[in-house]
Amino acid sequence: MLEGIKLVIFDLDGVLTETSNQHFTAWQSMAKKIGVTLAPEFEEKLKGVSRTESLNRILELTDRVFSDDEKQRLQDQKNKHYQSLIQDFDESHLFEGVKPLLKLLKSKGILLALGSASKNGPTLIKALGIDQAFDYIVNPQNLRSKPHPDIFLEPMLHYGLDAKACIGIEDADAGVRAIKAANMFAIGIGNQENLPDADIHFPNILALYETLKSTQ
Ligand code: B16
Ligand code: MG
Repeated sequence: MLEGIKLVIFDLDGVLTETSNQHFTAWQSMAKKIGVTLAPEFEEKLKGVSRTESLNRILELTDRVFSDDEKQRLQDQKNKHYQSLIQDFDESHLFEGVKPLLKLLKSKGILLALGSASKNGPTLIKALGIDQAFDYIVNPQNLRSKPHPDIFLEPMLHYGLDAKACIGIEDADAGVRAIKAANMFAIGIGNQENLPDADIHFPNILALYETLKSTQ
């Protein structure tokens, strides 16, 4: 799987650690304040989706109209709550297998990039103690959201690589579609049903690491 690979781009939430629950809890309490109830199934719809786009999807559930200022305030409120929910995050919150996987890839001279939609990404990987392992961290600020390929294309273009030399790892359907739109090999953390477009599936990062280790 790693033959000819020079760059691996990691998604964050759902791949390196689990923050989806915290994102969703914060969205649910924000939504409640504007009279919207978010059903548990809605969590899946927000995975890998940017903050602004997530808010837009929630606002589609109400007839109320919000000004740009109000929308900004709602996003800020959600983000503050989310940050409070992840303030205790440390190395123990990393998924099993992440550290050895990063080490294995590095030992092969492969570049590592973080391709997360989250503006909290840099702070979070620092708290998780893995920031030093990454050669490149994508700033999602002015890029189109997944499933557009931008977040995956940026590190590839930065290093002047061909898409065939890059792998993307994702747990969300929007993310897998972004990787495929960038013409890269997509590793899906999940199953065929959730991630129909992924080239290969693993139930978790540990399973991916063990497969790579045994085939080297
Ligand atoms: P923030 P990923 C995504 O992370 C989350 O899955 C998604 O729920 C969240 O809205 C998005 O980051 C933006 O996060 O509000 O922190 O900028 O999966 O792309 O790592
Ligand atoms: Mg994700």
